[in-house]
Formats: sequence, structure tokens, C-alpha cells
Amino acid sequence: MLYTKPEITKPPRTVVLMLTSWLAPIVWNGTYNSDILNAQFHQRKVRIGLTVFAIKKYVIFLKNFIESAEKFFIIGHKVHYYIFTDRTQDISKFSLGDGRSMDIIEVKSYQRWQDITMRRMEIIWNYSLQRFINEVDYLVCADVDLIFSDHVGVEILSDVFGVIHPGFFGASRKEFTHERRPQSEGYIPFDEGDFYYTGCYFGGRVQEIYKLANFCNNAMLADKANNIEALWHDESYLNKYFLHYKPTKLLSPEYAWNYYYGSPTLVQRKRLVHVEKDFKTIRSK
Ligand code: 5GW
Ligand code: MN
Repeated sequence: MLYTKPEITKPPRTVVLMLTSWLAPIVWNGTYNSDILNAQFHQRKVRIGLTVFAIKKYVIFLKNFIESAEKFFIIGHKVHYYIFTDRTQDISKFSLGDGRSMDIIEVKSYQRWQDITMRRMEIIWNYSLQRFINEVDYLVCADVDLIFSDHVGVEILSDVFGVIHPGFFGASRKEFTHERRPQSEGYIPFDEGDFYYTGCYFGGRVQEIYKLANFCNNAMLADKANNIEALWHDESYLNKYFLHYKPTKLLSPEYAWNYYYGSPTLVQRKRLVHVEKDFKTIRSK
């Protein structure tokens, strides 16, 4: 395979951090070579599971999510979609590319939307050792109100990865919207915290996601028992987990963009973009 030699004195990106202080790479455009990575992952014949929840009205997001994933999500490798929904009847048939497959799994809904988003952790935890571990090597867990609009490949995969929230990559610790009440299991003091990670997207090896989801679910249940709920729900517990069990890879905000934050020059590509939601109709009963 032919490619240009790595140059010690010529880092591909100079104005963004490419490595955390615990030596986890931060993936930005220009920092990786897809041909090398694809060859490595093909040698290992990796299988990737993508979990997504479409409960109640959120089924309307599924079509664009899957169709865009068919264009951009880890193309050329084995991908299995796990769709969790309470409305199996409302899910249209998708025509999937080679090596790609799908399961639609019925789950119950919850009255409170906070519980719909938080209980995803319980379900992911539950299915990890029951199914995922026997079927895939890596899991990627994403919100459904997202559209893939550029390449997302095997460069995202690692033991456990988190994605830097598009609204906070330049923010100070003080500005991070972590849970600040010590009574909550999501508590992070003002003088701690590395990055503010988005709750809409994370992944890793099944064993690692099992641990992550177990931690977040237990934290949520402990808080429930104390009549408290972390400020940003599952996102707050996820941030707490990543503080103590640091991700082995971070994805730059290219991987979870939101045009609400404009289009800064640092972010050269928008690979996965949050859909603008009409909150009134989507969140009504
Ligand atoms: C409903 C009302 C308010 C908030 C969330 C929901 C909701 C979320 C729902 O009714 N059904 C559903 O499947 N979800 C799942 O939780 C979707 O996978 C969704 O992408 C995820 C997180 O909720 P979001 O996307 O509304 O959260 P934000 O922080 O991205 O706006
Ligand atoms: Mn979302």
C-alpha cells in the first residue's frame, strides 16, 4: 500500500489537540488514513452494532437516520442495526447494503421523556451480555435525531470512545454543564472534568459498553431512589463515567455537529448532524 510517510515535525493538525493527557487520540479530519485503518479492521473481520432508539413520535426520524447511515456509516464492514421501538408496525422496510443487517426489537415506552432517554442505558446494558456480545465486536449507540452527512468510518472504533459536545469544545471547566449538586450521582465539582461529552453518541467494545451502561443505569436508579435527577439526564451520568473511566479515544465535534453552533473553521467536516426538531409537535403526546 502506498501512502505518504509520517513526518515527526509536521503534525497533520496544529491548531487542535490530537491527544489527551492520558494518551487517547482525538479524531479530527486529516489525522488518520482510512486505507490503513480499513485494512487493519478487515484483517480482524470486525462486526459493528449500531443501536438506536425510536420511541413514540421519534419513529419519524428513523428513515433518514438509517438511509444516511447506509451512505456514510462504516461502509465496507459488517454492520448490524439494532432498532429499539415501541411501534414496530410503524417501521418501514429498509433496503440495506452488502454485509449490513437489521433487527427491530420491541421495548416498552415510558411516560416521562426523561425516562425514555435515560432507560436506554438499562436496555443497552441488558442486551450486551444477552445478545450483543455474541453478535458484534463493537457497539455504537446513537440518538435517532441525527443524520450522517459525511464519512464516519472505523477510525471511531476503540475500547471505549466518547464524543466532544459541539457546544463546549472551547469552554472552560466552569462552563461545562455538568451536574453540580453533590447529592447526585452525576456530580462533578467545578475543578474537575476533562471535556464535556455529548450524550447522543458513544461506543466501544461490547464488554466496555456493558460496564458504561451499567454504571449510568445504576447512577440513575440511585438518584431516583433519592428523588433527584441529574441536570442533563443520561448525558450527566455519562460525563461522570468518563471522568473516572477515561475513554480510550475521543471523537472531535465533527462527529456530532449541530448547526445551532454555526460552522467554525476548526470543524472542517460535519459527519453526523443533529436534526432541528420542532419540539412542539415531536414532544407532544
Ligand atoms: C421525547 C420528548 C423529549 C425528549 C426526548 C424524547 C424521546 C427521545 C422520545 O419520545 N422518543 C425517543 O425515542 N427518544 C430517544 O432518546 C431518541 O433516540 C432520541 O434521539 C434520544 C434522546 O432524546 P433527544 O434526541 O430528544 O435529546 P436531545 O438532547 O438530543 O435533544
Ligand atoms: Mn438527540
